[in-house]
Amino acid sequence: MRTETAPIVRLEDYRPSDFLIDTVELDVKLHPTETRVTATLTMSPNPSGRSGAPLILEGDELNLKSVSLDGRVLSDEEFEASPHSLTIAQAPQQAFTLTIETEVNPTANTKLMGLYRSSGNYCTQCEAEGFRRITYFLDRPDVLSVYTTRIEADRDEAPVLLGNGNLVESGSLDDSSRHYAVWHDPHPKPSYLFALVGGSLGRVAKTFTTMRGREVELAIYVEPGKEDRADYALDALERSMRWDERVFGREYDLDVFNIVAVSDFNMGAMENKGLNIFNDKYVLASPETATDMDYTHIEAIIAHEYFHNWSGNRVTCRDWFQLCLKEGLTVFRDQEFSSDERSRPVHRIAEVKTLRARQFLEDSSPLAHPVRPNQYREINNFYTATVYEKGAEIVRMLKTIIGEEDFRRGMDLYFERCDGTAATVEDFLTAFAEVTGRDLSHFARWYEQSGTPRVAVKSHYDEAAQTYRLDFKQSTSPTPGQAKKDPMAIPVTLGLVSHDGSPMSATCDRVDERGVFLFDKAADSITFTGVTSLPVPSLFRGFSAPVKVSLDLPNEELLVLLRHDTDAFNRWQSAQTVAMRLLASLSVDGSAKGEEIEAYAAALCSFIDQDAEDDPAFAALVMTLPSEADIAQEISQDVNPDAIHRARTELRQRLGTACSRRLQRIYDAFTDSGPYSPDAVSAGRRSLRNACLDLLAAADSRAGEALASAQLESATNMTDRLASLSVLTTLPGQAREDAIAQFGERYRNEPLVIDKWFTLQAAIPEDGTLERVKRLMEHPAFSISNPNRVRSLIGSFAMLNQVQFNRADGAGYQFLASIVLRADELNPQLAARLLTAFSTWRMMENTRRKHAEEALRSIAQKPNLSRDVGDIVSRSLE
Ligand code: 0A1
Ligand code: ZN
Repeated sequence: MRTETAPIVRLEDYRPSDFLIDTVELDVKLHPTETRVTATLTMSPNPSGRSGAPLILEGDELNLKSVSLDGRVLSDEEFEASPHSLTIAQAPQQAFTLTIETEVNPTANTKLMGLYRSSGNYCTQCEAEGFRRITYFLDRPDVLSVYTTRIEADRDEAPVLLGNGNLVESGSLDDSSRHYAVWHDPHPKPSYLFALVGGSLGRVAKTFTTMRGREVELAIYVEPGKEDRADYALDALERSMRWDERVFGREYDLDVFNIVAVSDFNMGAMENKGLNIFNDKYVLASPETATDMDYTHIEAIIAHEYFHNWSGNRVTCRDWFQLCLKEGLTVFRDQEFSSDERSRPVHRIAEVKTLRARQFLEDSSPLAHPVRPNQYREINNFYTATVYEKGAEIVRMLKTIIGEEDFRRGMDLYFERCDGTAATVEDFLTAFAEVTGRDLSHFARWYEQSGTPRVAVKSHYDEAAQTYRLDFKQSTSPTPGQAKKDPMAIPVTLGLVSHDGSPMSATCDRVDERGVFLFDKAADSITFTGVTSLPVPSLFRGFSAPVKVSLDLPNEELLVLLRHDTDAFNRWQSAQTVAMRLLASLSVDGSAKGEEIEAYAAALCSFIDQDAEDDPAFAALVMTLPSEADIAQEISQDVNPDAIHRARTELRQRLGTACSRRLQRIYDAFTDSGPYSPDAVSAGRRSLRNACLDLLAAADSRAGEALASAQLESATNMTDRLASLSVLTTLPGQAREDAIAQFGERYRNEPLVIDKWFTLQAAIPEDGTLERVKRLMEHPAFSISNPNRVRSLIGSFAMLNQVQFNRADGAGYQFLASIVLRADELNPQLAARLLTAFSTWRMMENTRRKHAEEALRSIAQKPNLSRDVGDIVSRSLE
């Protein structure tokens, strides 16, 4: 469909469905190219719908075989059908049964939506609108039905047959090599949570006993031979289930919980009821193939999908505008889980880094939208950092404002009241308003207003009066469709620190007992009394709100916080702020700022000396400079990525040189001993050591090359191996090329490791990289139809390689445009996601901006763009 003709769906147009579907019986006869689906739907007019309305079911590329109403086959005159809809104008006005037969071709399904094949296995993806690619349906989340699924297949081709809910029957067909299984899910659910799997799969399993003593069989299905790589995911699942019982009082509700890993998947994973389907990248892990980061992601995504069982499945969304209701809340829940399982401050810093890199970027781009958008052309394009990550920040702010106990009471009320329903953001907020007696209407603006608020803070100390005043101002820049902005309700968690580092006991009646000041006007001031010396303010502790802050504090004062703040997040933040100031000014005017750099390096050296070993994971974060993309965002206009790259390289080098003795000492002291363990403490030690390696190599490339090569040789796990290879990729020469070649050879049969290898090479900030990427597209492991491969090679080039994607000659942009067009013919979702790499184009300097615009226009001009790509390209150009 051409972009211009894709209709806009608007929140204000929501109305309940005219019909309901109480039960769904699906009979699916799996076949590689001619899968037969018979859907028997018991339906009735919806009392809240329009009476006498026609019945219009959605389809997408469907091939209809027959339709029957109450057992009678309908003639062609009694309905109207096309691949994308089935209409019965004279639908019954009382309960009826509709039986629809369709045929689908899973092998030809390269969009990976609906029923498709991945490495020969059958699987489904129905969120958001994939069910309509299996059968005609009221494919909307507020139509909840009880499903029974009968799956039939060749036993040899698909010995394992899985569906939602519990297995009720299975067996062989008398006269053939075929067998079947019947699954029943007693919990009413929307069609987007439907799933089935058929294939040849290995299995790991264990029994879990719930808080009320129910026995649940937990199982993970993977490619045969890779079972042992699923052990960590299975353990993470068990820990997630226990945590949700303990922290949210949520118990699992079926006899089985199955997870299947597939190698072709558009996203991370999917929370289908009782049958989660995962991108195998987020299930499979062994020390030889996965990094510490992979283990962390696996744990988080396993938890995320499991937590959806309550936040998303038991309570689902009324319509897709409410997507953040399940996603923001579930991200919040998985973040809390990871924080409890690991180090809370370290995890918080990682969350904020991601939020800034992805969501702040989106919020300042042409693709900015509210956490609850009020219109869309293609819902697939709204699975965004804004809906997910900013959505989670809103839940966190709510908790900060009302406190832990009321938050839990509100969650309990929400789950209890909305269980079995399709809810809205209003339902969610009402639960908290009720338990606290607060008016949350101002707070609700966070869901409606897009853009990242900027908060400017000025401080005034009156020595004579011993008072300290903080003046706050907030503003938000215009975003698409929202020219004027209102003030937001911003929780500021804060404290005062004295110059010698001790916390100050000054008081302010605007700050509650948890240290929270609610800043909800365009400008406001608060005054502390009993302030006996000039304090350093520690603001937005724990990153208490998703805002950009500008502070009038000099670098020396910020560096006091690095040493002394009790809030670990702000210790890290203060060092980052200083580094960012230096990097931005080095990038913009190249000015040396010698003394400031020295002061920063000295502070970091003494931090390394005194604190690094106490919390290695935290230290590694402090020692890592803001990324080139972060710096570009900070500069935000007339960006020259080459200048940014030079500035960051220079600061890394100065830092590495200033601290080299200490870095070497830690590098030597933190050698890994004993068998690999992915736990947070061991991972923290590795991250500190590898951060040291990176700075040592920046200071002295020869010594760095020797260290990195030695580490690559002796590494006993993928984290250390990849970190050393990554350092080597920054040092041009034969050693690098040999190391790259050897690594590629060693892991040529491990697609998930080859992905890392693609990523490292795509990120090399040198002129030859584009040619290298093109060459790698010819590598036998690369496939334009596999999303993981495409994202690792091409996505990484576009998103991670600032200098080469944004080449001044425009070749990077042209390349991406050509790949987007190619990918669009196979998999529009994948193509549209790649295309979002252009979202920074307007902040580039003039020459690059022109090239980027040309590339975007070349895409926009193409006939027959998918709705996904058409939507992103037109919004990018608006
Ligand atoms: N609900 C899933 C994300 C998801 C969305 C769309 C998909 O279609 C390709 C797949 C997965 C989650 O939040 O994990
Ligand atoms: Zn989710």
